[in-house]
Amino acid sequence: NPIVRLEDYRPSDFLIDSVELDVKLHPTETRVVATLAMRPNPEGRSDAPLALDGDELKLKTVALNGRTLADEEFEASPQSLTIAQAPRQPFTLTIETEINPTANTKLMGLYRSGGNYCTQCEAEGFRRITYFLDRPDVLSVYTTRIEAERGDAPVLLGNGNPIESGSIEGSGRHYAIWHDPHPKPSYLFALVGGRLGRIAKTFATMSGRAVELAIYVEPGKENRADYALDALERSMRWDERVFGREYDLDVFNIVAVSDFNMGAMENKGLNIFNDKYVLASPETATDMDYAHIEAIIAHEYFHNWTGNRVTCRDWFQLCLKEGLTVFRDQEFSSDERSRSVHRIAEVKTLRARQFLEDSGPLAHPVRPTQYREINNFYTATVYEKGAEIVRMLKTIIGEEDFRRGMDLYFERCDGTAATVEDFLKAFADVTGRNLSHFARWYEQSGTPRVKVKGQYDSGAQTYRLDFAQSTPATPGQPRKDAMAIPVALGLVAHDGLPLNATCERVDERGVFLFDRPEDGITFTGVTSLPVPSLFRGFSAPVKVSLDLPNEELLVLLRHDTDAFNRWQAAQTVAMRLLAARSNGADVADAEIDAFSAALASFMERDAQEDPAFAALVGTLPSEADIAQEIGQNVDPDAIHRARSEMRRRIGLSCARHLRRFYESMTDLGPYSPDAASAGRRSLRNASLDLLAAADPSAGEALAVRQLESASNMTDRLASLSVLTTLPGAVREEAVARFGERYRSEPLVLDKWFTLQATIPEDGTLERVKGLMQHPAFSIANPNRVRALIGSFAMLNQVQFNRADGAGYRFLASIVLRTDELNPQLAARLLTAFGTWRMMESARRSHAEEALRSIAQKPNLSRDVGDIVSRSLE
Ligand code: B3K
Ligand code: ZN
Repeated sequence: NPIVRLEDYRPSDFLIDSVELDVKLHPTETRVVATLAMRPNPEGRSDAPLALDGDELKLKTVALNGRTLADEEFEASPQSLTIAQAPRQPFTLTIETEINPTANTKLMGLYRSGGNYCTQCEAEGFRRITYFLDRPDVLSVYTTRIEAERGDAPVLLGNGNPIESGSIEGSGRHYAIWHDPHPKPSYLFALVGGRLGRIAKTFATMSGRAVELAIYVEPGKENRADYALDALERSMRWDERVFGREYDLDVFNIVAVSDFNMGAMENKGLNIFNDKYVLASPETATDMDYAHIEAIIAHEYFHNWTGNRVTCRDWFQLCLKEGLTVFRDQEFSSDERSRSVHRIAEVKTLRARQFLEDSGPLAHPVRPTQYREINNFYTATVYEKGAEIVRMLKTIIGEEDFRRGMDLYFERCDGTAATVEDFLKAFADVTGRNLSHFARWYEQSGTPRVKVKGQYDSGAQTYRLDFAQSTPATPGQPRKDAMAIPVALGLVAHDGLPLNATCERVDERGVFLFDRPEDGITFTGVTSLPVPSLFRGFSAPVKVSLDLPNEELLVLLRHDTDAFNRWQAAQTVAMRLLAARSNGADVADAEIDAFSAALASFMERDAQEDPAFAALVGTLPSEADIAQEIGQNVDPDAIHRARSEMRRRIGLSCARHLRRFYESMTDLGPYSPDAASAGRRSLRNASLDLLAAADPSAGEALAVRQLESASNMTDRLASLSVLTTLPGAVREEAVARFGERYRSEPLVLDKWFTLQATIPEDGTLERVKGLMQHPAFSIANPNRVRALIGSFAMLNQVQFNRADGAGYRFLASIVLRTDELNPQLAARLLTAFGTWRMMESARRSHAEEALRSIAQKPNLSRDVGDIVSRSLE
């Protein structure tokens, strides 16, 4: 498989100014006629052949300027169409292809979901619809005519604005024509045809234009889209207010489908969503589901400017739209909810997914320099670390200059396919700063480590902080340079009173830019021994180590003004205890009890003001987090034992507080998904979990009662989740009843699959295999596969990493099976092996064997072939 390299980029030899598509939908023989207005690109080569991309296409005819070409005038295969002697002036190319949407199990291009027709074109799916210059720097104006049996597909949707529709006399067929005036790359093309219910409302933009917003869902589920529509409206308002960005078409449509490879897709004016991120009702969705829906609706909407109006020159620039858009959706959620709670959640995800990726065989720069399969680069690194880079930029230059830079970026790059350099240049130009060192964040992979030493001189009343940084080697990058790391910091006095210390290296926003291998700064006017609060708000995606005794860290938990660092202090102490216990070190119970007592008192203090924060403070690092901290020769069973034991001790010593939270944090009215109500539920359910860890039989009784009386899915699922930690007949019966109750609710059954797949007991693998026979399970549906098998592999540390290797062998067999249907899904599952090298040796060799069994298989997809070979390198 050829490797595509950033350094080989060159502009397209031809351009396509406009595209007229005529699509006659048919379950197995859809006909597509594409009429392309083309011309040679003045920036391309003047002698180049015209080579169009295809994928599994059946060519019917091809005509140049209206004349059908004879066989010897072109070369065609399912994968390409080449015309050696293309005209050197503007010309029209007309191509007719036939495709089979029913046979399309890859869910790329045009396919069927639940009897409807839909498309997914990013990254390279448009070439599965027609031959094209399927690359993001070829921008065209599209007009799409869609025709179908009216009975099969009463709803016909395309990009842009609807301009015409009607019946075709005497045939039972009808058509709709859509026109999108904004030039766009092919990956933003979409069409939908089907039987769909609809909800809608009108939105008036900041300049007073009326936009019709609509969400299309499976008929009968319309009221479950209300929250998504509300989130869309709030997103549009927010982007106007915070970034000055207005929507630019007469309609904005969202369609929910049940077979989808990822979360959603930002097609121009026609977003297509995994229904999991649209449909919600108190009875079927949890607080977390609501939060995800809000974030993803916002994310796809925000792409209208960061991604669509300004798109990417090539796929290496993916972070230009994804990192930036994640940053924007994070800011939106923070403004709509609690900023500090949201920041903690973002960092938890970043560490769990991106730090993990960055320390394993699949580590790559935020802007990769090469790929074999681009779909494998829609990663936590490109998305989440990409967002952190934008956040650091804002931290370094400040809020106002950040907004001015964004405005300049939009002004300069609107309507173009841009690069990371274009983005940074806008900020360099508004601030007059040289950002070339900062740009290294896009190029260098791996998580930097920052070691800090503090020294107090009571005589001189100074406090000195010495910083050293290093980044471990990653695949393809043996040697690393120092990064430009913004350290937001402050000093905290032991008694919590303000310290009027100053340091000239710290700017007016409290940020020290640490951009060399080593550096030191000195604060003056430090009247008492301080505790340094470093990387406030997680100001840089680095791992920090600072030799502070636990008692001093707990000063931060008590007194820091930065909520993130208060939480971080509790996590750091917990992690020290957990890692030590997992490694078999002697940690006195008294030490754990002292920590528990501190936790309880702080949860108590925060519970009234911010219960969601209190719940986070009381949640221990996950087993996966502990494994990552240990980093080598990991024994997941030891980690599981250490963590369970610590939960038990915390539950015991905090029981009084936990019971009080459990009793007082009840719903104040009917269910509402807002952050304040969700926070109360999260503290209540976190308390239940710890109480059950301390006293299983009392916990079981509480959980059963809650399961029966719950008025919403959040509380119901939380209680079932607690029950899954308590083996026995009560659990089995509760699980069975839940499955029965929701047997016709696939999205709820997904949660049920996940809960069972994550039971940390030896019988779980057999249970998962058994559930694959459940009538609701389907190996062809990505949501089902991810809920059952993905969760087993990614979330069940002890059972996926079974000492006998059975978990690895199982996943390998599923990867091979799904690869035949849906390579993207298979490749995603396979990334669960990203941690294999950090396991102890017996597990490591089982995992390696399982990986080799995949690698040996002939005819692997490019997606799986790429991941498996990098995992073994
Ligand atoms: N841009 C899409 C992701 C496409 C993934 C292609 N394999 C959704 C998003 O990030 O908004
Ligand atoms: Zn995105």
